[in-house]
Amino acid sequence: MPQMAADPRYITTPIYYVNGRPHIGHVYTTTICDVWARFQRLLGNDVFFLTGTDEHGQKVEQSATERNMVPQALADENTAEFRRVMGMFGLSNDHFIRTTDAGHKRQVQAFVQRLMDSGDVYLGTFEGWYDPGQEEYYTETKARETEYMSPISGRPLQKATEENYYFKLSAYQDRLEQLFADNPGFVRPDARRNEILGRLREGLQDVPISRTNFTWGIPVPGHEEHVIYVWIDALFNYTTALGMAEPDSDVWAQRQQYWPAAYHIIGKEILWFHAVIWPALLMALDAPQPACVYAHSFWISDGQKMSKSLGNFIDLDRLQSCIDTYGRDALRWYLTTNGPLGATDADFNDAQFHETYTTDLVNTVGNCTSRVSAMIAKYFDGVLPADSGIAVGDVNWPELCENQAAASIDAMDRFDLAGSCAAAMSIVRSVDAFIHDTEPFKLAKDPEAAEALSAILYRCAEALRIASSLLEAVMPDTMAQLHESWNISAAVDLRAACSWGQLQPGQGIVKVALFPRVQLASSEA
Ligand code: ME8
Repeated sequence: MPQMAADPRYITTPIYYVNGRPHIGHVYTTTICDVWARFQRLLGNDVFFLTGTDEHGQKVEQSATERNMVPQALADENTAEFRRVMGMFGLSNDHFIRTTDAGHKRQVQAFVQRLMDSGDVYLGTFEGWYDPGQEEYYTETKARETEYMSPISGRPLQKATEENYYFKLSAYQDRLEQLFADNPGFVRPDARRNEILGRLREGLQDVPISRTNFTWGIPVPGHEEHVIYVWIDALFNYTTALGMAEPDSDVWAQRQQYWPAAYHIIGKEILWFHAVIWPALLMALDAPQPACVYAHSFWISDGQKMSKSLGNFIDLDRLQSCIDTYGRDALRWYLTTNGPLGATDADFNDAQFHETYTTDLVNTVGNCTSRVSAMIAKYFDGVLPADSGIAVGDVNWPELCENQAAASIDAMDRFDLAGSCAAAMSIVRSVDAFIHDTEPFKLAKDPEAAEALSAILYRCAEALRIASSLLEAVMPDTMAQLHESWNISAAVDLRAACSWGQLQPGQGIVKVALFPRVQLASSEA
């Protein structure tokens, strides 16, 4: 077969505000992107996975003033914390962008200049309502709906009248509607797409994209008293990281193939910016649209929304303690398979974490790999026996693995991470059922059943190898441990790795114990 060029696939997280501390939400979005990115790399695709920090704006300026710091120092301190998080969770981002990077600032100015030149950005007078907590502007109609209070913090909105640069969002109403009509998967899940379609029908107004009441931001080119609105500055990160505004740069030469993005993964609260403002900006710049903006729902904490006032954030200390007890892969597994990718929020609680760990990882993946390798150790001195092809049981293993691998790969492509994991797990569960039905531990006592015993254990080990390749992206550490013990070479191409018959009879299989049983710490009785 001719060598296919690696398919470029670009995935992004939101860039996180440096005036808050990292918590489960940030870890979640970045982890699910990591799982997808690793999986795509295993498939042989050329992946670019971007995350980073959003460092400008009034809130950062204020927090810095409160701490007697210059904003840049505060941003440096907090971005370092976000980078530390990447290390803690084994995240494999290809680049970490900061909106204070010189290249980003230069390119945002270049983009805004282009928009000014084309008339998409113009000077006008803004009258409306400002939510300082969100750094967001509301129209009179919207503000009235919430009784002039912030829908997020409940604090009063501020009446704002000022001269600002505006983006001609209203000019893009028809094209945005067309974009949504032509690409039903542009915003997912469907519930979120419908929300946006509803708001679009209310009609679009031009949006202010500059501020004059603070200085911590990127100046509007040629009009330094205006600072570019932090959201516009932030959205551009997805393209400045690739060097798009500097077509002669080395960065663009190396990264241009990644645009348009396959996925912008975000939380539901920032969908409007990504599903409406961002596509309109791209239209104004004649740039292609991303394939999908996926807005997940929220983690809540023991049944309640996480908030500063309740002090119930699932913070890094709590996540670290999960890792200390259960291991990093266990946390990745829980976030990936129980997370709020759909339209409803997901509750993070210790009992459910423990239950998921025990059921999926201890009793299924851990138990099955340990049983199979223990039987190979006991009956075949740790050497993989051959499969003569003798009929045992009624499973067509090559077909079962092929179907589940295809299902797992398809699900991952659609960003159905839990579905992808479920297909891999169904291979493991089939191995369990096969052992239960064929009872190799009984056959081991019968010398005449030696051929059947060999065939069963070969098939179990081979099926587990395939399952482990599909699980590698979500649990890289543990699967690497399994691969080392079973002499499985790293998959270069996941599809090829999922074809049957690659374990070689005669190769060593070392007994493994991947997921130790953990006692649930008794809750405060
Ligand atoms: O909004 N559950 O940054 P941010 C799940 N800088 N995910 C959550 C979450 C929760 N409870 N809370 C937060 C910003 N997140 C802007 C983005 S992008 C151009 C600019 C995740 O630090 C989720 O991905 O407030 C959400 O969108 C993001 O953190 C917000 O991070």
